[in-house]
Amino acid sequence: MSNHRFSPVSEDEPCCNLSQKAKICLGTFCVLVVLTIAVMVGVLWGLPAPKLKEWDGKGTTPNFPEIVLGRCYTYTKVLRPELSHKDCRKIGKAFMDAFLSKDPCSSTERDYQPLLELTNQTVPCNKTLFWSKSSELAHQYTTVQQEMFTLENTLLGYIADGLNWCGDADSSEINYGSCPKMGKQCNDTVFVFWNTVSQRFAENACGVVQVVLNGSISNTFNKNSTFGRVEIYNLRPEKVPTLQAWVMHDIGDRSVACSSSSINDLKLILSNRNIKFTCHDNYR
Ligand code: JS2
Repeated sequence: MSNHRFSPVSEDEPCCNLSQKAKICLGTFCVLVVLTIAVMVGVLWGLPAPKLKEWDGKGTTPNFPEIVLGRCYTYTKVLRPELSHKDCRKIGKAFMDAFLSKDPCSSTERDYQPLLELTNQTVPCNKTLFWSKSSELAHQYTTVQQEMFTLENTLLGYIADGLNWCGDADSSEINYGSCPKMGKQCNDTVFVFWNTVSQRFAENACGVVQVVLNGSISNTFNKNSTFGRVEIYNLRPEKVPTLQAWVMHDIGDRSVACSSSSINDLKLILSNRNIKFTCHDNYR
């Protein structure tokens, strides 16, 4: 360290030995700097916020970040305290990073990988319940049978259920104004999310798994549904020997859906995948 001695500077004449001309230049330069900063701030302040792209669907759910964080704490600290080690701040950030500053129509599974890793959860064997066109009934069932899990009874399904979200490629803002209509306008970020988490939910399933289907609608088993398009193709036959279907019927509807052609399609797909299929018509 060079032997720097601090020489006493006389208070009254700090920069006395600057020539008149230099003082004027320095003064002008300082004024110019202040002016430039003022103009820049003025321009930035004045500039309207970048207009976010407009879509046909409703915008991001108001207070989305707070709801995600709140639901994460409710689930990990109250509903399933065995998951209290989960870091909800990291989970919230990973969820936002999955769609912020990105075009909602070019979303991919990869965008959600960090979030999936942080919310990984084991569902015990023989406790997985799928549903299709029967959300309400399936969730009434798991509310009573707490040991059974639909996707919405898992941490990530619980956090996201019923929410909408999207960002914008040209801004780091959340788009609260509008988002692509889910699955209608493009492979949007919410559609990709549910496909991705439904795929993981099916991949992780083990033992005898069950599905609640609606026997009072024409295509009780719909190949284009998330259950028919994603979940039955991601079940692992080496872990899942049987899929049991409960076909629920509206009051007074005595039709036998288990022998319907759509259920037969499901039976065929599963037997081609070496997964046994049982079906029960259940009249409420
Ligand atoms: C938009 C949502 C939400 O087995 C079930 C679940 O595991 C689920 O993820 O997928 C299956 C139900 O989907 P499916 O077969 O297409 O039936 P559906 O009655 O047409 O329900 C559509 C919902 C699909 C995914 N999803 N999508 N917003 O809040 C939301 N919640 C879920 N589950």
